[in-house]
Amino acid sequence: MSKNSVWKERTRDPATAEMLEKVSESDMDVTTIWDRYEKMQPQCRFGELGICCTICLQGPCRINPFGKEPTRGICGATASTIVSRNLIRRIAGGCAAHSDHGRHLAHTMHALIEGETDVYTIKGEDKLKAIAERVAIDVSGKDTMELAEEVLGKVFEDYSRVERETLTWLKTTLTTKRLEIMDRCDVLPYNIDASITEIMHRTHIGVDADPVSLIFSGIKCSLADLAGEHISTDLSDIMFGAPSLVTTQSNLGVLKKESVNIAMHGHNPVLSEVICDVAEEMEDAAKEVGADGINIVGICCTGNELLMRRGIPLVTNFASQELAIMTGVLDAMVVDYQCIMPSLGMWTTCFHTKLISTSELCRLGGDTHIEFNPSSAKEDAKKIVLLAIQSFKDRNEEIIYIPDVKETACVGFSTEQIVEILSKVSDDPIQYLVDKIREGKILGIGALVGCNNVKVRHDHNHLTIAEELIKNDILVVATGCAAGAYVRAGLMTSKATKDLAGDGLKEVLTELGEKFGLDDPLPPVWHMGSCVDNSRIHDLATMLANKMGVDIKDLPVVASAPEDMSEKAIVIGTWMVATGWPTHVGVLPFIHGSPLVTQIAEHTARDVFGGYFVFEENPEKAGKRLVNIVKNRRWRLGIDEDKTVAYWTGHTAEEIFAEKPKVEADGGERR
Ligand code: MSK
Repeated sequence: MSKNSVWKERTRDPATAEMLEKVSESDMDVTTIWDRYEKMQPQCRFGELGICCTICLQGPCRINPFGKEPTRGICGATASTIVSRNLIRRIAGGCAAHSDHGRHLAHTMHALIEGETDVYTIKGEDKLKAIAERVAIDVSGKDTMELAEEVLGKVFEDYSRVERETLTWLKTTLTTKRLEIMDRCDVLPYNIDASITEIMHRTHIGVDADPVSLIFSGIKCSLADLAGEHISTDLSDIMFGAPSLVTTQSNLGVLKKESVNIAMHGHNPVLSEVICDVAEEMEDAAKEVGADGINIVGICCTGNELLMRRGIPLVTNFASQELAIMTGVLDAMVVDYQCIMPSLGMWTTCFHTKLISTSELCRLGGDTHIEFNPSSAKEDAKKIVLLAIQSFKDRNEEIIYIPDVKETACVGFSTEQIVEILSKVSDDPIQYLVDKIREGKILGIGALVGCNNVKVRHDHNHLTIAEELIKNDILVVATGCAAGAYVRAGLMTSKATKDLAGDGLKEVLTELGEKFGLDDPLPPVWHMGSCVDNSRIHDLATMLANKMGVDIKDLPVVASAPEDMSEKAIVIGTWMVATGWPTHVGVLPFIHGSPLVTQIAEHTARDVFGGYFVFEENPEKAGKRLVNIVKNRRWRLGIDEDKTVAYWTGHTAEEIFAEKPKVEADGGERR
């Protein structure tokens, strides 16, 4: 394999580059996401700017971005109205995906409580009790099922409430100061589904034309999304247990030539958890067809769920999903929903892989559909594993190719696990983290989240920004396909801490690792889960803010979706801004056709919520900018002011702020 392969321009992942080169040499007429992207060039500039409207059938209407005619759509909509409508419809799409995921978990838990399935149990009893207490349920004298039923009642209330009361999953997870700001701005949703419906209504032809009012309803919907994500995380942890540290390996090299390989792809853990259990019971059936056993691997966020709870290896993230099939050893790709490329169906005609869809929401040409139901979960799982075993016999030995690339990763940083780790060094775990931030050993926290986007070199933005942050003593927490990049690139290892972390961060991670009994530092990037588990990052920041007596907008934290792609990434970015995070995106959303909307995203949001968007396509520049934002926020908090001011101005803080009144370090904001 050539060392300077052109394929490395497409990806920073060596396994993906090797596989792309192999595929390019094959006689089969296969294309990947990268080929299709090239064929799509040039892409529509009106679309990129967000100024094309197809909402009514009088269109498509396109606004001239240079101020010439046409300046309005046929109905009279301006560029800002069109951009805002398009944007918040995407927000609604993201919210629908996350919150429907939460609803499916709720239905599964309902089946468990009603005794309609004996496959699931409550593995996270402590978590159930903690959630019950958080949502103000009296837990005394109640058994597990009673508590589960009451918690579930509160969940369904958030999807169906009629009274204009704030969602329970916001009221109980936001800081008091944040709730006040949200209330003032009238963006607190009362019903998750109603928030989505409201956006579809507002954006219909002839309803809301005011860009500001449209954007605020998008913010309201993004907060409904945060609640939906939080519900998803909470119910998953109740049924399957909160993740704890586990070490495993990841990347294409985890596929095994001698085993029946099954990839679990999508987002919802309800079926994949059962498949893992069933596969253990079906090892003998696999041996009967000549395999040495069953090897389950994960892709995207179903993969992240299994990785975090069971140490199941992650084989690829979003952009490289097709390549798993092209190894020729993937016997079944089992998909639930979200981020499943439609192209997968095409490859079932070229490769032996069985593509098994399991949700009526997500059917693909070329799939074999086995509808998953909680009441028949075990039987469904058995059918699926059996299909994979049969498919093993159909392999074409001549095309098999598995890149010998895999990395070790230590994962499983749920908030519960983080608190437990910190409790080994302090009776007041979060205070320990606060102290390390105040001392400057840890400058701050960087949340790196979101997808791959073929417009940028695969995984490159993720890795470049993470490396810059950890070099500057910023602890990175990650979810989704960003986490998938770090898992596969070796950034979730003790070695990464030793090789890449700044001295302060290294010192803290070494102390924590040793006290937790690992004999080695913790990794510098903490895997906190799937897309919906951004709720865990929100909880961690909220705990820090509450401990410091400030709001998230005051914390030295930054967020980034370095390779943002999906509507879910857009909605996550929106609630992160609304909850006070400076939030970078590495691929521009389709809003720059409206200077007003861009101004709101970059500046007005900052005045209102304290969070704001940072648009920067160059990952090196983005990394540096995020470090500077953390330093600036440290100064505003009253820590590190000498260092920060000297950095920016060449003068000491004393020289410049001789007249400035002193504010307590854990007090208010200096602006
Ligand atoms: S899977 S939404 S590409 S993170 Fe959650 Fe990855 Fe983005 Fe899908």
